[in-house]
Order: sequence, then structure tokens, then C-alpha cells
Amino acid sequence: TVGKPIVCKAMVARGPKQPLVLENVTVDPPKAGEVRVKVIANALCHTDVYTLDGHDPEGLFPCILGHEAGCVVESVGEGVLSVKPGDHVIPCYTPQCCQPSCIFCQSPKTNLCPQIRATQGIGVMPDGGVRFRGSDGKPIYHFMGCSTMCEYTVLAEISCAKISKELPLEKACLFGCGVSTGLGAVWNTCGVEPNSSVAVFGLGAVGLAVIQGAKMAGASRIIAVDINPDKFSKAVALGATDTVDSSELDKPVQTHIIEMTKWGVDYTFDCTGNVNVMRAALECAHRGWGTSCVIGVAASGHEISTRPFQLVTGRTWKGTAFGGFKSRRDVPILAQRCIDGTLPVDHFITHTFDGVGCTNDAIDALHGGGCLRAVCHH
Ligand code: NAD
Ligand code: AHE
Ligand code: ZN
Repeated sequence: TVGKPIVCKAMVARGPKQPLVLENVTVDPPKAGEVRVKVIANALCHTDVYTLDGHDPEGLFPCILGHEAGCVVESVGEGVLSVKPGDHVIPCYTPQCCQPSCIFCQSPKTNLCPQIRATQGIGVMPDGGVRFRGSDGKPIYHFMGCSTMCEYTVLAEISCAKISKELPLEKACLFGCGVSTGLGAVWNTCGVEPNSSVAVFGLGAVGLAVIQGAKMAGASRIIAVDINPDKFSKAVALGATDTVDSSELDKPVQTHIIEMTKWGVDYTFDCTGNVNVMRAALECAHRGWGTSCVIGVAASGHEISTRPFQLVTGRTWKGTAFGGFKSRRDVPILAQRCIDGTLPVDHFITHTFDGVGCTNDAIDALHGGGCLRAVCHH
């Protein structure tokens, strides 16, 4: 297959709010600086559903969604030296070019390498073209530089984190987005210290990864908030010390949490994407020093607000993309910790399906409420 197009199955998002369509697509060979991979396992992230539902200002159709995957390199384009056929890689929607001229890659303050961000945001590869065509011969857009709801995909070399072959790709895929993001928000973006207090809003995979990361960082109080009480048992198992069903309260959740804690919480995390929850999370951060981190992705047109007094009185509002992890450097380390047994992730996989064609079932599972990650084995 090297150097030739591959015809394979993909789930194509033809339009907003429409079920994905199982189609035969043609995946072109990788060009210079690109890598073609076989997608072994793909997990569904809420962001895929958000874009499919038409809430993403960058959403383009038709496209192939998916950005949380474990893959094997099939072939590499000209000049690619960092991976070779047979290597196991995690596609990373936040790339890491590592160039001496990249002030973002050179800075320890950020992971936001902008090298291919502009083309990624308009659904094309860095040369401006696409590598997917439908059976009608028409182009299909890429998504987040990954497009893993397909049996094969083409990635920029700088988006490929090479990991140990010891970790099954069905688990490794989790490090492609949600789990890494939650852990990194705690460890990198906020630097949660031992004995601090934490509040987590939204107990999907991202929120539970925040709890797991906070427990590992030595947080002494971890308040878990959701509107679905079925989410609490896993939160407690991972280290939550208090649970709050915010749908049952007769007052704003921030008021309730301030009453629970006197002055608020050292670190709060929004893992819902709801701008009202983001406000609540900021407003229950501790007077004088509390930090609130936005992880959730808000729908197009939604904006955050609060009284500036909340910031004047010492709260900090920040956000994170991929938990601040420098992707190609850090994802292999997370994978190794999982192999070593110091970073268990099995509890995130609540549903598994066989074949890329089952991705709509995975979406149904995520909507069902009992799901953290649904993994499709392609
Ligand atoms: P998910 O849908 O599995 O989980 C969301 C949780 O929030 C659910 O348990 C839901 O019951 C809860 N929730 C909904 N409304 C709530 C409310 N008003 N108050 C409290 N809880 C509420 O989603 P996920 O995959 O865990 O992703 C969480 C968010 O993080 C999404 O917005 C996703 O797009 C975003 N995300 C961001 C990054 C990043 O890098 N910044 C990475 C991954 C995911
Ligand atoms: N495309 C949207 C924004 C979507 C967004 O914020 N994405 C997160 C990752 S979500 C992963 O599940 C992110 O890291 N963004 C940084 C980036 O460079 O995209 C919009 O508003 O246009
Ligand atoms: Zn994601």
C-alpha cells in the first residue's frame, strides 16, 4: 500500500446534527512531513459530539471527526524521521514542532504550538489540501488534525506522539485527549499543591481525570459537582471527598460551595462547557488566591461573565488546552506511567464496540449519561 491510496471504511459527518454515515473513503498517501496511520482504537470525546451537533464555530462538513485514538504507522512521507512504519502513535491535536524558531515550543509556559493551527482550523493539511475523498470523488475535510473515525488517517509528523508498544492501543487512545487534559489541568496549568482544596464541575472523563490528578497531587478536599447523581460513585472511588448535586440546590452552587468551605476553594475546574457553570466555578474560588480553570468548550456565541470584583478580590481565571502537556514530549511519559501501573486508566473505559461502523452507537452511549469513554476497536 505504500505510496498508493487506500480505500477503507470511515464514519463521515455529512452535516450538523445528522448521524454519521459509514462510507468507503480513499485515503491518499502521506506527503512530505506527513504520516499515514492505521487507526486501531478510537474513543469518543464530548468535543466530537459538540462539533457534530453544530456548536463548533470551526466545524466544517463533510468531515471525518475523531481525535482520541491509538494508531500504528502504515507509511511515512518524505523527510519524516521521528516515526517509522510499525511504530505506535497517539495523534495529538495540539502538535509540537520543537523548532528552535518556535517561541511557543521553546517556552516552558505553554504547549500551544501554532505551526499548523491555521490549516487545522479550516479542515485541511498544512499544504492546504485534504487526503480524504468520498466514493463520489469529492473531498472530505479533516478535523482537529486527527480525523480518527476512519480505518486510516493522515497526520502531520509533528502531531504524532510515539509511545511504547507495551501499552494496548485500546487504552493508549485515552491519552489523546480527555484523560491527559484533566490530569494536565491539575498538574501543569494550575500546579495544585498538597493539602489544597479542589472543586470539579462535570464528572465526565475530563472531570474524573481532574479528580484523579488532584488526588495524586495530594489535594486534601475534592468537591465533585454534577447534575447527574449517577456520576458520584466513581468520583468518590477516585478521591472525591464531597459530592454536590447542583440540580437539587435551592441556591446558586457557588453560594453552596462557599458555605461548605467558608472562603471558597483553592482550585476549581469547569469540565462542562456551560458558561454559567464557568461563572459559578470562578465565583467559588477562594478569596485572595483561588484559581479557576476553564476546560470545557462552550458553544459558538456563548460568552463568560462575572463581576470584575471577583478578580479584584484575588481570584484568577485561566484555561487549558490539552492540559498544558507538550504533546510529543509528554504523551509517551503518560503512557509509560500507565504501563508501570502508577497511572491506571481502565476505569474510564465504560463501553467498547467493534468496528468503525459502531461509532454512532458510541455517540448514543455518551448521550446515555452512564458513559465515560466509549472505545471503538476498528
Ligand atoms: P462529558 O459529556 O462526558 O461530561 C460532562 C459532564 O458534565 C457530565 O457528567 C454532565 O452530567 C455534567 N454536566 C452537564 N451540565 C452540568 C452542570 N450544569 N453542572 C454540573 N455538571 C454538569 O464530557 P467530557 O468528554 O468529559 O468533556 C468535558 C468538557 O471538556 C467538554 O466541554 C469537552 O468539549 C471539553 N474538553 C476540553 C478539552 C481541552 O483541552 N480544553 C479537552 C477535552 C474535552
Ligand atoms: N474550535 C472551537 C474551540 C474548540 C476547542 O476549544 N478545543 C480545545 C480542545 S477540545 C478537545 O476535546 C482546544 O484545545 N482548543 C485549542 C485549539 O487550538 O484548538 C472554537 O471555538 O473555534
Ligand atoms: Zn477531546
